[in-house]
Amino acid sequence: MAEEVKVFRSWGSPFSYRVELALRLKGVAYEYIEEDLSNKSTLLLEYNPVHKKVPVLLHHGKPIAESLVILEYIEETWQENPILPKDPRERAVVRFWSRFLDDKCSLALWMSCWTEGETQQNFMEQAKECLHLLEEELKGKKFFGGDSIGMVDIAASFIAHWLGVLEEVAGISLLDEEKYPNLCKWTEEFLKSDAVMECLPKRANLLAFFQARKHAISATKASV
Ligand SMILES: N[C@@H](CCC(=O)N[C@@H](CS)C(=O)NCC(=O)O)C(=O)O
Repeated sequence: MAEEVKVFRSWGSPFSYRVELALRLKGVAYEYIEEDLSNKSTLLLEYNPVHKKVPVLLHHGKPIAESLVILEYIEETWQENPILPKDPRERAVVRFWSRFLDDKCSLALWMSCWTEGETQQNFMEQAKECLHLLEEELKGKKFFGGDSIGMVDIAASFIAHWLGVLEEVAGISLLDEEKYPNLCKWTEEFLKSDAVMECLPKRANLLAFFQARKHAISATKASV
């Protein structure tokens, strides 16, 4: 029986991207359903009633929400090209860094690009600390997963592609090649993978999207 795999996604979402990349790395065919996040579909609300967010993976009609949870489900369901190690301790380490990326790192990076003044300086300090920790974690490795792309690499794809766009929109610099050579090399290696490139949103489209968002925020501030 053909697998029925569907991804409810939004084209510019780094969280949706994680799910698509994991499926592609495993060679699992899927269909995607593009969501308009300003007018969410009834199905998305039905499948993810708690968070009401993309991504949602639908497998044989059953939904799973939250990108990191979905990545683990994908790993357990399709065993080829593993994205998690077998050893329980190593698996725990992978979960640790994936959670770190979501709980601390992404927030600090995102807020550094969308705040100003002292608040921005504080977030930038936090972001740099996070980048430093990731830089150390990458020492002596090609990928966070070792020789191949694993769950932490997938979780960190925001840093490889989205961060540069946001830095440009905000007019700031965080991922400095001199300070974070391992992370910059990792970005380069990560973006060389066919699976990574196949479903990555175009940089120009992301740039236009975030620039429009910045203009909308500035216009709202100016009219107050
Ligand atoms: N923790 C969630 C975050 C997902 C998320 O923030 N999705 C955003 C798109 S990037 C979304 O659906 N936003 C819609 C909303 O907040 O209403 C995950 O890892 O899946």
